Amino acid sequence: TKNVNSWSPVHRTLLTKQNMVSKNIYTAYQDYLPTLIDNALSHKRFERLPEVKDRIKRISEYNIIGGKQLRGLLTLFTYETLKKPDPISDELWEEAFKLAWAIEMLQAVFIISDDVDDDAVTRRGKKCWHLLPDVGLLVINDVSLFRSFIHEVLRQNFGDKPNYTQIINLFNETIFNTSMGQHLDCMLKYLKNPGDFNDENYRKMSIYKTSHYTFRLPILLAMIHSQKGTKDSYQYIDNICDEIGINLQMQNDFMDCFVDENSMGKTGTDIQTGQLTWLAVEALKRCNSAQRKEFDLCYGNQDPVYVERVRNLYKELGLPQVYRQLEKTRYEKILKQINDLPPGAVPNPEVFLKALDLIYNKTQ
Ligand code: DMA
Ligand code: MG
Ligand code: MG
Ligand code: MG
Repeated sequence: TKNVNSWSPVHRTLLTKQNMVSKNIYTAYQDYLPTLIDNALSHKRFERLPEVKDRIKRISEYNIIGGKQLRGLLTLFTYETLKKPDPISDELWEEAFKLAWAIEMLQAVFIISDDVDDDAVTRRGKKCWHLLPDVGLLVINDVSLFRSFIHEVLRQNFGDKPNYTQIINLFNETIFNTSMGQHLDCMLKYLKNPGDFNDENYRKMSIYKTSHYTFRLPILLAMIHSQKGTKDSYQYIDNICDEIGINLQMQNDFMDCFVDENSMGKTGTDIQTGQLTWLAVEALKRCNSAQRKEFDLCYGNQDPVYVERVRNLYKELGLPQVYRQLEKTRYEKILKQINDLPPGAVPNPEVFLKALDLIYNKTQ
């Protein structure tokens, strides 16, 4: 009954390239998603709700697959690293797959609502979910429905396990943090208060909206599942994940402006919507008064002519070069932070190195 092909042809090549897990594990993990969703939907509670089942299935098929799967794969990679040198049984791998897919489901929830917030049009080469003819404002309930479905999947699969409370608490905490980050993001848009465009707000927003669910959640979930590491490690993990997340958000901002939409699978929206981005913060530090006038005139405008003018201003200010340099400096600084961890501070420092490398130098 599991037709893997209906899930997307593109995604298979992406992950093995990243070399996160062995090919066998990768394939088993990919094939497991339809099974996980179908099993959850075959629960008695959906028996009289075929419409709801159809909707959840469609949300899954449309919104989970087609991305880099960075978060799910990082969960598996961390899990395997933590378990070494112990062998991992099929059952334990299967549980890891469930957790990894639950994170990818959460990513689906966040991008569906993020695309509403950001007035986006395309995502992963397709129309955004809220723009489909039978979605529109129903997106609000779809987000609520699918978010609850993640909890249903976790309850069905981990409800009787001793680590269930820990898993749920971590998911809830992460969802709350990310939503707070998304709120900051929406409140800090340009012209509400131009003084908001500074390093401190950028850091805070990026940590909440990106670092927590992208790096902290996968790593901590893998720790919980492998029963390795203690709460003493959390502070170290938080600090490093925060910084790696900022790198990812900087890169995401850079690409929104400077990488063509075909290779991105999405159209840039940051300049159009007046987003607080790394580029905008750096530009404001460097503008002379004429350039500042140009920025004020053009930023936050949908007109492609104005968007291009902001892009030209960024180039004129040398931001692409500044980005390359800062990306390198920050990479080296975080590398040092990882290497300077006290022995035994975290059970798996190599995981941070992997995460750091995964997102390094990906924009050219
Ligand atoms: C990313 O912000 C944060 C979340 C929680 C999705 P973004 O709007 O810059 O992401 P993207 O560039 O993928 O739309
Ligand atoms: Mg967005
Ligand atoms: Mg956004
Ligand atoms: Mg972005």
